[in-house]
Amino acid sequence: MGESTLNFSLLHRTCSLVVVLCILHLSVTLFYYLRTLNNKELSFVQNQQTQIKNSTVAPEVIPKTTLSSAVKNASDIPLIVTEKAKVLPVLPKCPDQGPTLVGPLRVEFTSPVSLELVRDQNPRVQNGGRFKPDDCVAQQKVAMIIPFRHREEHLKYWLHYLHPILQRQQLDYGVYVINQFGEDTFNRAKLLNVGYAEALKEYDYECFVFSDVDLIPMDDRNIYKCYSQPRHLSVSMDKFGFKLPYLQYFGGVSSMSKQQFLKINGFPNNYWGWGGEDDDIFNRLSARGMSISRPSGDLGKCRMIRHNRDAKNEANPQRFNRITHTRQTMDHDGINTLTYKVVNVEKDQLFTKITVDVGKPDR
Ligand code: UDH
Ligand code: NGS
Repeated sequence: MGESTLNFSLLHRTCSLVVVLCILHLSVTLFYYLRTLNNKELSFVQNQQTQIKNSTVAPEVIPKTTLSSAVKNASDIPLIVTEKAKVLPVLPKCPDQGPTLVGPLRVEFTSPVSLELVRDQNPRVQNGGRFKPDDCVAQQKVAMIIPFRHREEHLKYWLHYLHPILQRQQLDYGVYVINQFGEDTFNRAKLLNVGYAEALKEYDYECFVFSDVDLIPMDDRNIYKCYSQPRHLSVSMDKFGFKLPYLQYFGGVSSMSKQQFLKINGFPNNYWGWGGEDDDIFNRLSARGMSISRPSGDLGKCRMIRHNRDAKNEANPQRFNRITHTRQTMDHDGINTLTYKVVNVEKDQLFTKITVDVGKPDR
């Protein structure tokens, strides 16, 4: 009897010890589990904050109230920011040179181009000729402005070559074909002014590329965007033996930021017919203390589609006189005095074509 009591007491103490040990074990496990959970949450919050800090879109897309309440109450930061960050795609800024650029391109105008094919080959170009990259935030919003009349064949080549190039350049862009209505004398510079004004009605463009319809770049590293100075992009054309015809030449393809464009009051409206308007633009830039930026002769190579002089675009006899008076005329002839009437707007997948009545020269 005495022995069995002793045995029972020993068993009881052993069991109690096991129970105590189990409780201790469970408590330690629970403690570490809770600590790990806490750490995970903290590092997630820190990650989110780092991403937002690095993101180029964050300041614009996170509502101000969210940020200020987060700043007011530090303990609220994780919850508020985490909740917002979950719904926002945090995209990096696109690089200066897109990863898919290929360099020199073969450009020829012998095989005909069909618009159907160009549409099929550019499925990511949206109605109106709009595109923006989906894996990064484009450096600039660029409107491509093309002065136009009766050059349908040239436009097909332009779209065929340029859409793939501009997509590889990762620009947020739109293509605007500014078609002169009627058969009066052509006015290239005024059409470019119209393109600037009309494109801005559609989107918050910050850069404008002005391109003749018959010029195709031969290297996709010649980026169709804006630079710290107005840019001349078509610097070595095949028709000039891949050289600049003269140092002040600013014709063909050029780009200007909104700010640069406004600084020169846009382009002249009264150059009717061929010649001189590009020299007037050069004079405006130099009168406002700007210089011309250019790519190297190699990168700036381009081909022109050969053609005859168009009807109603004869050489303008007044051009020599006009370009000697740019400084006197530029403040009251430009974007501030532009008048025109939109006759039609056509939205194709590959471009927006705006037909405009720009009037005719004073007789
Ligand atoms: N443009 C048209 N239609 C016209 C005239 C001009 O679309 O009737 C546009 C087009 O975008 C063209 C640009 O305006 O590329 C400049 O036209 P331009 O005639 O001033 O310059 P381009 O270099 O021709 O096209 C110069 C005369 C070529 C004479 C060739 C003789 N062999
Ligand atoms: C100059 C013209 C420019 C013209 C350039 C190239 O002489 O408008 O030739 O012309 N200036 C004047 O006439 C004052 S091109 O060979 O491309 O037809 O852009």
